[in-house]
Amino acid sequence: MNIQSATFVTSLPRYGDFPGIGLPQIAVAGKSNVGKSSLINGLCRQKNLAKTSSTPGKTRLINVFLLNNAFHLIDLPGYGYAKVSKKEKATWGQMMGEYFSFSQTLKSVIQLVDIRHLPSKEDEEMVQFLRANDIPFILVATKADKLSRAQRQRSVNDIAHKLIIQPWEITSWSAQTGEGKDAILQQIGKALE
Ligand SMILES: Nc1nc2c(ncn2[C@@H]2O[C@H](COP(=O)(O)OP(=O)(O)O)[C@@H](O)[C@H]2O)c(=O)[nH]1
Ligand SMILES: [Mg+2]
Repeated sequence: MNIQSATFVTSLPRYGDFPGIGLPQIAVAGKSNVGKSSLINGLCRQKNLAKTSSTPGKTRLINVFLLNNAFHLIDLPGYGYAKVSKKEKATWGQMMGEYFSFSQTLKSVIQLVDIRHLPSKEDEEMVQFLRANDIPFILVATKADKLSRAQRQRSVNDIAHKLIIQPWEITSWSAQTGEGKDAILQQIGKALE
């Protein structure tokens, strides 16, 4: 599939407040700083559609984008940032819980992990949650440009093993080079069929 148009719709502290429920949705999940906003910008070919930040833990809201006037792309708040208080963690859990229980048109979650690191306990929990709830997911390993080709393959194998999926189910992606973009768009298209 191709992205012809992409616009920002809204930022929500609570998903239950979203009035645009109805269109199919694709959500983007992953820890803070893994590259969620950069992926959205890359797929939409816009520099600042989703705000990126080198300071982890910035996106505390659910950001909604409208793509091709046909589906919503949902930038979920990141997890796993060490300096977050217990209260903030609880708020994150509430937001996510509410999102997944209300989002009846969710077609797939693009789950991001950093290609340089083994998935964290929270990454594993996210994947387990998606599996347990029969939510289809697209596994993307971000920041592929930071590793050599040989290192990438090794890393992808290790990540796959940890998440109990097959290495070929992981798409390597780089926001810098655009590598992996077509493969991700193809999977989004399939999820929306
Ligand atoms: N080298 C490289 N840096 C990336 C990539 N994706 C994101 N980043 C950087 O990682 C930081 C966090 O990215 P962001 O998209 O804001 O992450 P988010 O918190 O998951 O939304 C920013 O400094 C980005 O420029 C990538 O594919 N390659
Ligand atoms: Mg972000």
